[in-house]
Amino acid sequence: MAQRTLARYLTEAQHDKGCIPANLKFLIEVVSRACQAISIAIGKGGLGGVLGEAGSDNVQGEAQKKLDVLSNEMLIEANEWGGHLAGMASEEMDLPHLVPHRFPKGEYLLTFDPLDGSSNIDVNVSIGTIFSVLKCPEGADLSTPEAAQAAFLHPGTAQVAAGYAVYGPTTLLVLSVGDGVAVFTLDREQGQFVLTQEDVQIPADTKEFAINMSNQRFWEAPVQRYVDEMVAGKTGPLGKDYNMRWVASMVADVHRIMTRGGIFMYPKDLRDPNKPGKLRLMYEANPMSLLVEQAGGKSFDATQRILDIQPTDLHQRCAVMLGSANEVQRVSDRHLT
Ligand code: AHM
Ligand code: MG
Repeated sequence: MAQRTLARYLTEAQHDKGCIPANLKFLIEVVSRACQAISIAIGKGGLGGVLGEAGSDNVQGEAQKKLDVLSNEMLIEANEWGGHLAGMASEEMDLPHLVPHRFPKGEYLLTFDPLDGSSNIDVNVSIGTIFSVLKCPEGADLSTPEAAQAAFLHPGTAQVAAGYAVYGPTTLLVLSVGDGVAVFTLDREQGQFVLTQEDVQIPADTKEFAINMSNQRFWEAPVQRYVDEMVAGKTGPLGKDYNMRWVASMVADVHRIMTRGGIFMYPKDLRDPNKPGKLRLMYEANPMSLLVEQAGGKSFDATQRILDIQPTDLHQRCAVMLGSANEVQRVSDRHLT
């Protein structure tokens, strides 16, 4: 049987199911090609001179790696000319990048974390790209990057597509256009993504958790209690032994959950009252939450569904607890009792 490439999958979604318009199909293909190019750059590692620090800070005050900057540029260059976008926003840019006047403008907005898991780049551990697609509101003020920020501030429920690429032993693209979750594997010889799994389902129960335990003393009481219960294992209140995994690349941790279940948490902590969690809503938590929900899992900040959060800032942070439905519900319940 012929391989179902990403292009074919999207064409079928367009014609048979009517769930994606032509411009959205084009947008996803362009993003996937940028991810292929990023994958090639990452693969060159030290030979390509892409490792190490860029020598600059991003808007969050975090030191940028060369690959953070390079991946950001690759996504912008790939996406700005095709006429499918009105603007882009990224973890690595303070303000949105508007489509230059010389190019046609489209109806979509793209947000991305161009290189997630930056601390893992130089140690050759899985990293990724996360992206989210929104419709640009009619009549939005796109006259300046400052004014354009408002056009992006929609809750995650408004996303029309979301996905991530994970650059691991294989490069995968995990995608939802609101009709389940599909996984594509990069065929490096053919230079294209090929469908390798459809209708991904996250098991409702799990014995695996992912959290940065070194922050334990800063967590709020409900998370402390829940993690204590898991660590207590079979003889504790949950009556089963848990295993812990923490890659420190959200893409890799979420992909493990997509593959075999689990719960991932980056809770709010008391280190800095101005930072409700570490992860960013618009280009980390929202796209991952859409994917997790589309795969039958749950995604809460603590008690609230992440996809329902009304953003007020492009770079706002939120607590994240996502994955196997029963376990996410359990930690959420700990916040109410
Ligand atoms: P980044 O987008 O700058 O790479 O930061 C986000 C990353 C996530 O991928 C990961 O879950 C988390 O930060 C790791 O945090 P920690 O350094 O506390 O382990
Ligand atoms: Mg990130």
